[in-house]
Amino acid sequence: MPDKIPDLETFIEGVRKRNPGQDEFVQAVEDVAQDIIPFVADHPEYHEAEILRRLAEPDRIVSFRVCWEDDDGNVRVERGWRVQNNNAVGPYKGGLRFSENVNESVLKFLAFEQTFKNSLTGLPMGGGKGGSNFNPKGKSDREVMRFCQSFMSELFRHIGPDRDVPAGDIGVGTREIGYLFGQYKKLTGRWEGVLTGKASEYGGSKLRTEATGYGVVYFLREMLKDRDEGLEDKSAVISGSGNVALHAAEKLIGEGAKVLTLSDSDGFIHDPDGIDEEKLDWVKTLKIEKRGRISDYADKFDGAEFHEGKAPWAVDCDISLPCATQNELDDGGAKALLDNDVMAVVEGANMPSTADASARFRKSDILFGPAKAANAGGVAVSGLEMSQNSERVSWDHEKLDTMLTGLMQDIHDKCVESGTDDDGNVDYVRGANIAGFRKVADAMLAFGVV
Ligand code: NDP
Ligand code: 2IT
Repeated sequence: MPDKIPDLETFIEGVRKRNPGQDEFVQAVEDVAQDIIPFVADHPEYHEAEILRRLAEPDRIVSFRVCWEDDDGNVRVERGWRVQNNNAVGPYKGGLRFSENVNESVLKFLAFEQTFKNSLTGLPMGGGKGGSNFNPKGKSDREVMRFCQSFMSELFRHIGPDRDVPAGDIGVGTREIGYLFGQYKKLTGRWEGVLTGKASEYGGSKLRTEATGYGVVYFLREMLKDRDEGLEDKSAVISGSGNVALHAAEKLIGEGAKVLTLSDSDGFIHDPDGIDEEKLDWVKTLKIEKRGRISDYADKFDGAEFHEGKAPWAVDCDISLPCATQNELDDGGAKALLDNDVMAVVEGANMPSTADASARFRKSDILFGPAKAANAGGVAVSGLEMSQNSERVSWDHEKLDTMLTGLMQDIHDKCVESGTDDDGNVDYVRGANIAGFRKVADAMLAFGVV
């Protein structure tokens, strides 16, 4: 007879013991396990096959040295990784992150989370994540190019269109994907859909750049619909000013909401008049083209203020979208949002809420959209980029936007289906965890013990 199902505490104790010092990874596993352990109690076949225990052990982790030369001729040494978490439902798929904060724990949490997110999209993609502790801030284009080439000189052995398909994440955008793709092509002599987030000239999908941020707002729109609410005139607090934050802001503004804040790692700006389309275009040039600092916004626009070293959660709002990084919204932030009667918190970043903040939101009656569901639009359009590359076609913006809208509605409905209790209350976190788990678990059961 297999051992009986462990309780959450015992299970997490084991995870913590096997992954010493990897707090982010343990946090992500605990977030899923708290819903899956009770679910598995009614589905002994998953327990007997130890599905959750197997999912919390990456298939493999590749770690490698990345040497490159800076503009002054110094040899620099960084570390690169690719975490291939699970490929039960499709090739490993997930972004690459370049940031000085990257370590194995962060990439393992992201690869674990990605496995459930990709499953929720309904597209055939497994979960992976990679990156480096290389900090692209302040580096010249040539330095970034040399780093990307060196990084790909090892990574190319481990990826492929049917094996593992990386994309962007923090610090990796169209410029980096271009350098990475160029080096892959040079090393292998093959043009193939091995990366997503490519520019449209060489096989990138339309709408991929916008997809994560737009998808967050489409998900939010579905949640609000259930309460007969819309986005018109709602005030919104957004953190971050990167790919996800700026496109979430763009879509919200387009839907008639008033965006009050944006941030970066220096602090946040608050514009009580609202960030309109014109101001947002200025921010895009600042952050994407000039790679500048958000504090400049307060010098440029009257009435706006910069709050150094602070997060924006105490600003009164109807909607809050954390779109910067993990654990950026702590329990104090959650309390401040609830005290101000926030209506919805939807996660654009991966695991932006600490465990305490997440628990507080789940206990409240606000709409709380978890990252693995709400930000899945980016990887979903990556999946569509893979399909277009395989078919040698390029779909237009309108068709892709319709598909993205449908995918986000579908993910929303899966969360509601698996997350509604007997009293009709919806817990989107539980819904996303269970619906994401079930598909991967069934595929793993079909393969036996491998
Ligand atoms: P970008 O690199 O484009 O932007 C990141 C933003 O977050 C920047 O404004 C950056 O500020 C800020 N930031 C980064 N690290 C920190 C930190 N430690 N503290 C405070 N602010 C920080 O990344 P993305 O917009 O692509 O990613 C943002 C989040 O969304 C991440 O959690 C990512 O995993 C997630 N995500 C991204 C997807 C995508 O398609 N790109 C898909 C799904 C999720 P600064 O300019 O100072 O560095
Ligand atoms: O966290 C994420 O979902 C991403 N960074 C996007 C991954 C992808 O493969 O498009």
